Amino acid sequence: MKKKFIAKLVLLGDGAVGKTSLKRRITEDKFDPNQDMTIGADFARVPIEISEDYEIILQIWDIAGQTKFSNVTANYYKGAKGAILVFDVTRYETYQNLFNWLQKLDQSLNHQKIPLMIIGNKIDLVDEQVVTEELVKEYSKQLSDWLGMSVPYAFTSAKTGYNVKKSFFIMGNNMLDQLLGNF
Ligand code: G3D
Ligand code: MG
Repeated sequence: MKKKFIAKLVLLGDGAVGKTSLKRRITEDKFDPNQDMTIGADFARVPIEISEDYEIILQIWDIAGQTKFSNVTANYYKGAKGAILVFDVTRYETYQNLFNWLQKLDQSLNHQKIPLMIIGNKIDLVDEQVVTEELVKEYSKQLSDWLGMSVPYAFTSAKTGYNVKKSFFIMGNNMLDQLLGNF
């Protein structure tokens, strides 16, 4: 029998970086029509097949509306077992702001460590890319040292679907590892 886990994954990042589009893209062909609809909470359930033995159902939370990191309440982060930090590769300030999102997450979780991932979205806009891979790679190294576990990074396009499934698979895998205590 396959073992199934359900875990909350929060999408963090400035307005218009593509959080809702990424969520929509990943739920497109795996959408659970019976997903819970709670007022104020905008989430979808996405099953990720990890192996023959394990499946993790990601309960993906997305911030509704244009929200600044300072306005998101602790409730949004509560119980999160993973977080994806999303920025827009065409807007440098959305990359810089990841630090603020992370700080807020860390505070809200009382410094409890959970798997993290960095996503640079809108990579289809190659000519407008201002945040380089070198920069993101370095940041992911710093975060990995701080967190004590690997913080992967990926460049995605919610528009074309490029790297989206792969990214959520990597995230699901890391979250399952953490849940199973495989560190
Ligand atoms: P948010 O949920 O983080 O606020 P959205 O961001 O998912 O609402 O996306 C904001 C805008 O960016 C949308 O454009 C959306 O279509 C666009 N977008 C999201 N992902 C990508 C991507 O990968 N590539 C490109 N080129 N655009 C993307 P509009 O015009 O509807 O505001
Ligand atoms: Mg949104």
